[in-house]
Amino acid sequence: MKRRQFLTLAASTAGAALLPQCASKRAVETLPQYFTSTDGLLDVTLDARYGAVNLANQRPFLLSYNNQVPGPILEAHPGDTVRIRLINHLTAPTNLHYHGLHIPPVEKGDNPFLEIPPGETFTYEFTLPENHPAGTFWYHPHKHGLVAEQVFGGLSGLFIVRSDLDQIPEIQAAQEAFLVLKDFEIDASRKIAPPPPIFQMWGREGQLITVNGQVNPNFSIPTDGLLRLRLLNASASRFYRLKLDEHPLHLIATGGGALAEPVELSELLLSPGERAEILVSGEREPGRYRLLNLPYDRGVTEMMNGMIERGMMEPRVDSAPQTLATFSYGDRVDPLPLPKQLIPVEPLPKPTQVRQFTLNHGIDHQTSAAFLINYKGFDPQRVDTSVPIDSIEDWEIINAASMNHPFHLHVHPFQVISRNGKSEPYRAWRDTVSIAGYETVRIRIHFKDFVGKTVYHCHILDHEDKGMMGILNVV
Ligand SMILES: [Cu+2]
Repeated sequence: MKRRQFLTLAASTAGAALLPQCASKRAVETLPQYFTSTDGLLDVTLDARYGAVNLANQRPFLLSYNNQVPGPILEAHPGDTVRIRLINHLTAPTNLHYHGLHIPPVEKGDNPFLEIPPGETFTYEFTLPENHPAGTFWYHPHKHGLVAEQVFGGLSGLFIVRSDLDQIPEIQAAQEAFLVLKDFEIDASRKIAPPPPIFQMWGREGQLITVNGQVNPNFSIPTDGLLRLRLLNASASRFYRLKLDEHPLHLIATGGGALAEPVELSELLLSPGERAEILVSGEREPGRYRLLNLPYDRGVTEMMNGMIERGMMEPRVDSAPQTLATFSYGDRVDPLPLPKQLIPVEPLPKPTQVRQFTLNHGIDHQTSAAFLINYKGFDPQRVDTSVPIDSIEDWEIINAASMNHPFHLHVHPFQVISRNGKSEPYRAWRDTVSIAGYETVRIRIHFKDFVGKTVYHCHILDHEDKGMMGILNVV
């Protein structure tokens, strides 16, 4: 869909479930392009380039797709063919990772080993399986060594798959909003400030925190109705601990798709790369309610405070709650209850193999890496883990250090079985899970449909670039 068509449609079908909705005029003006598939084909061009774009009422110089930060929202359905022409107008090689999609990891699919040189164009083409789950996925560059720089520079966008979850009557009737959470660090010359070396170890964070490229945008909750939030943490390293004033968060989907039934949360932790879908019930007094980012220690706070005290670092804004967005009540609608049932999440059978992956930092002299999995840094020539197709395995992810590491596996979704031996309170499909300092998380994976090489890694992108990644080969 072209931008103008979208704006016209958005104006004429305000509140329609299938279109992004925005409360303020400013928000509508700055919405990214929205491309949906037609007749089973999503056909899109993404132009990766460096230049001035609109962000937070400034015109900083960022990396963008189609001059927009965040990038265009892409939408497709199970069974659709997806064709994406990526034009590389950057000065460095790049590529695309389709984070969370269950598609072939080879050739023109979700291939992290591709390298598209500057000035060249590559056309991705793949088909979403007929049984692909509905969900909130995303795309971003995955060229090893450059991932943190390119994502932190602005490159990323949502990839929505609509299916059965979207046909549940209460969800179909809900208003929908997209919230891409992303931090930036912009210097006086309006350029991305290079992160201090210590932030490349911790994972780079910026102090300008945006939602859809805006500071504290407005969203509207339909009075008596439901607002569906699709949240993406598109930050390179920043975690978000989210809370909405006086409103519980009804979790309906995690990164891998729907839950069996809504789960009520008072707050939600979203690590880099993770997504969540939330229903907000418009049952409070009309007023203004803040979506807050509460302080969260991902294992670097003590080190950071120590450096600030010793005058080695400027004080940062992160230590107090920050307002990410403001929600106010809109038009009254017919009372809409929460859905009781969503999409079943079947338990996986017992595994035939258990493997252990230890996350740590140190030095791997072979690869000169500083961030390691099983004491090795990433080597593009080495297969770390071979798995037979159709097998079910438990992977124990052991964090042997004090910093959180969000563990991400491409292509093959998993269920979290336990944390430090304690069962998870509800079953969910995920592709990224945060492993806190010294924690062990057991995940269960059914490797099916696609053979080939892909990767697993830490989604603090500086850690991935510095070696915390391994190669999986499904054979
Ligand atoms: Cu990490």
